[in-house]
Amino acid sequence: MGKLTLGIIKPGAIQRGHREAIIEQIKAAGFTILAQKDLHMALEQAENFYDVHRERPFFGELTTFMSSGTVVTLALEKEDAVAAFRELIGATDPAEAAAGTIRRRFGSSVGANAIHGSDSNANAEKEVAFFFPPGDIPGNL
Ligand code: FUP
Repeated sequence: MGKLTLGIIKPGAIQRGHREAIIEQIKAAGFTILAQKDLHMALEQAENFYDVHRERPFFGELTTFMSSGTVVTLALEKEDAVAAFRELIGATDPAEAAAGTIRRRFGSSVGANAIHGSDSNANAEKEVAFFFPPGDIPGNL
């Protein structure tokens, strides 16, 4: 089981002032923050990050939104990190996410759903490497 996953607190959640509450919830769930970075992605960087969705109808809206303001990227460590984090953030649509999950608490729509979480160990490795050089992640990569 992989110990690493990537989280991204999305622009809408940052703009609505939920950054600290989200980080607190992640820590309270037992994740260690190995590395953390604020950034404002260029549209092209967001397009590269979401490359697997390039042909989907929501690709333009999603990448415009993700490059619309500051995000916080988080390299997170926990036993079985990918599954544990997906459980903590909840379903993609905040309206369908379980009570108490980050997306239910802080998301406002399917696109502006407060937070991203890697969906597999292979993608977690790729996504952490997308934002963090190997030297930023103690004991990994
Ligand atoms: P998730 O893995 O839960 O983030 O969900 P997906 O991989 O299905 O979706 C990736 C991103 O596209 C999410 F931020 C939500 C967004 N999305 C839309 O904006 N519209 C859709 O119809 C589906 C997904």
